[in-house]
Amino acid sequence: MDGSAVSEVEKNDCIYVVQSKESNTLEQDVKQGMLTSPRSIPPKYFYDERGSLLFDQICETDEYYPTRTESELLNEYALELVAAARPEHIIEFGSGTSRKTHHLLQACEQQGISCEYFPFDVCEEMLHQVRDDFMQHYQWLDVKPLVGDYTAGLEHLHRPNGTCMYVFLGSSIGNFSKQEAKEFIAEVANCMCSGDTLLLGVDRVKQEEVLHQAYNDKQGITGEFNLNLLNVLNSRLDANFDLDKFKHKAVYNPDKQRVEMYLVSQKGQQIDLDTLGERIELDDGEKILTEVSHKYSHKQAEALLTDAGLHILRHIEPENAWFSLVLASKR
Ligand code: AVJ
Repeated sequence: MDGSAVSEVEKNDCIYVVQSKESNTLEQDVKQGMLTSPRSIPPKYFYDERGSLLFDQICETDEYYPTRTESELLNEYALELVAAARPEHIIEFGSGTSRKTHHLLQACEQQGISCEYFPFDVCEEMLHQVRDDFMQHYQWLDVKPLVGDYTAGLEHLHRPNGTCMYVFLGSSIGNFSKQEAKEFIAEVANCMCSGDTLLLGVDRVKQEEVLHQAYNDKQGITGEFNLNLLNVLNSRLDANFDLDKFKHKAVYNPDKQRVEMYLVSQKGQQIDLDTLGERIELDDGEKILTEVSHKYSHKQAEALLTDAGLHILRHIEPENAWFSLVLASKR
């Protein structure tokens, strides 16, 4: 593929990041993962409007510690992180509502560091809102939304002139397999110039009970989030999943150091996918794997970055060591 020809497209003050890797459509993912057993579907399809709202609600539950913990770490250490990174540009993968980024921008403000912010997300509407909010809130700040899928290759990612701080928060890295995670960090490292930094949020291996509760909250919001995937398939593929005939299940798999989320069929049943002209036949108790969320040790979290040739500048964790924020630089 020729990188120089269409490296970016600009419209509505947004930069559209052209994908440089093949990525599956929903139809392809369903054909590959759902028509035969063991069944699975990638977690990116959770996030329709209701799914995004439910995820926000998960983040507010008592049991789901990652968001709160990471936010507290950022609140406490943002000045130190920004002082070490001295960014002229902050580029954030999967920025979503950008709620946690305020800590970094406030720290920039306090240190008189003026920078540009490039939130990178698939959801353009969200990006417009973030841009308007942030430019109003920080008069000195220029926001340049990057519209695209960060898992579809970074070859065409906009490269501003000056020191860049790449940011990947929330332990979204956990959705990748451990091998894919290494490959993704290597891709990011490949975008970086000498002196650039990467700030990575990583969820840690911990007592099984804590993990179990985080993915099985009492209010059942994680269950609703998981089941909502079937609504997404119903509306996008004209399917007839009956949500009452599935149950949410999340378990920690210690061998693979990951939480696995499933939808379990509560009876033998058939589902028609009219758009695809296909039918799924599920056994009683059959599971569909909907998400994996990998956990890392202190050492593994650093290895993610050092294996890509990056140099650890700071590794911040709370007293209970439930979460890591790691800042690494390119030499
Ligand atoms: C957004 C992928 C970091 O794995 O913890 C939360 C998603 N799924 N509860 C995670 C999620 C169920 C979350 N990530």
